[in-house]
Amino acid sequence: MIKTHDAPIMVTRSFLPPLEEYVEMLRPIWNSAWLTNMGDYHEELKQQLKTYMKAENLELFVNGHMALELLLQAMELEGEVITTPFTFASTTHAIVRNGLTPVFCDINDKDYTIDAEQIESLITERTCAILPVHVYGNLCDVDRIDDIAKKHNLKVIYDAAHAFGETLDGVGAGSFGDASMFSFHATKVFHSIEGGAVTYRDPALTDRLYQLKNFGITGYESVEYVGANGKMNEFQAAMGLCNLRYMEQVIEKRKKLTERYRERLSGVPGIRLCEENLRVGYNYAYMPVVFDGYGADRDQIFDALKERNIFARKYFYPCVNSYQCYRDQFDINATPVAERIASQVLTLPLYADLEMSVVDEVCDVILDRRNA
Ligand code: T4K
Repeated sequence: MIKTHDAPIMVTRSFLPPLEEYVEMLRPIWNSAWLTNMGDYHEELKQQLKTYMKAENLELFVNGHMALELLLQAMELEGEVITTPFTFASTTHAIVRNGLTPVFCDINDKDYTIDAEQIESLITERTCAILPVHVYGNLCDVDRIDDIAKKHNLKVIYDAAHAFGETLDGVGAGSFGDASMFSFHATKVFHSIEGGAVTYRDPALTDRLYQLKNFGITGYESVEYVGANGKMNEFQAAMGLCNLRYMEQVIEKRKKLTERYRERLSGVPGIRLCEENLRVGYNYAYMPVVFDGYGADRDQIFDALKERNIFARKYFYPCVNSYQCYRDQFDINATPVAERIASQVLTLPLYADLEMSVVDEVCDVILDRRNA
């Protein structure tokens, strides 16, 4: 087989705007010497993102994790939060670091989001919120989750780290539940180097989120809350503004690459791809593939790709409820689907500048193992 690339191929590669464009954006920062603490670019990015993401209320943060942690603090939650173990460390850590107790609900077998049908059985008198994840950009069953939350008077906070710019029936992904957190990390479809945002329904949260990301300061001589430093700086905001100009192209390229993966891998016995929801406008954030009864297992495919200098990732293995830091606190047998998918899933390389020939090479390596 012919190798089509020299440098290692990683699961993703940050999109970067033309260097001159970013440098040009830096000039006003040099002129004003205003580097952080909610400067002009911060405000401009906030306004542009509100439009792009079809979000009524939006606050920017230094990264997605701080956004989620401070959002939970702003909502003054207490007790148990029903969430998914099939996610990145951040989701659960944000719950725990707020003194809340995560209660893990299993995921469904089709798109790996929380199994909404199992949520009600986990509700107790201590439950205060549901915190599902739009994992890989697959939007959760927001209608069903909304019904459950209304019936039991619970808050709903979405970890929408992967769902930048997505829509459901044309409605922005950040419009569901009480609030959503988005990540703008370098590895994301849209990024501001590091960065994040919260979109939310209740305008009363505006001041609280702003204050909490600025140490809880409420005036020149008053500090009312135990806040943190969660502010996005001007260099991050400038990168966000540059990148936003290219989003349509970036998503279109990702779409074409995803379509090629799907064309080559769908219908292959033992390989499962996420079910597509026709109501969703996707951003093509990740390309997860599940190996279930295939000729080779997930780890063998991972190794075969690695031999070709291609580094897929086992997002999200292991499940959060089996991390060392949470050992013996949770029964992992209570979330069997998450356990199984975590052991079978591989996310394949996907980013705007990925060559189509590499997608073909990845598929060739996988399909070669069909009868391994
Ligand atoms: N909730 C969910 C569901 C999340 O997935 C995340 C983050 C969060 C919350 C928290 O949001 P943030 O606080 O991060 O905004 C990466 C990202 O660091 C992390 O943002 C992301 N999820 C997670 C799924 O992936 P790692 O540890 O896998 O990253 P790393 O350094 O191995 O990078 C992966 C690949 O990306 C590299 O092999 C090459 C490429 N890369 C990486 C960096 C850092 C670049 O091309 N450029 C870069 O600058 O966590």
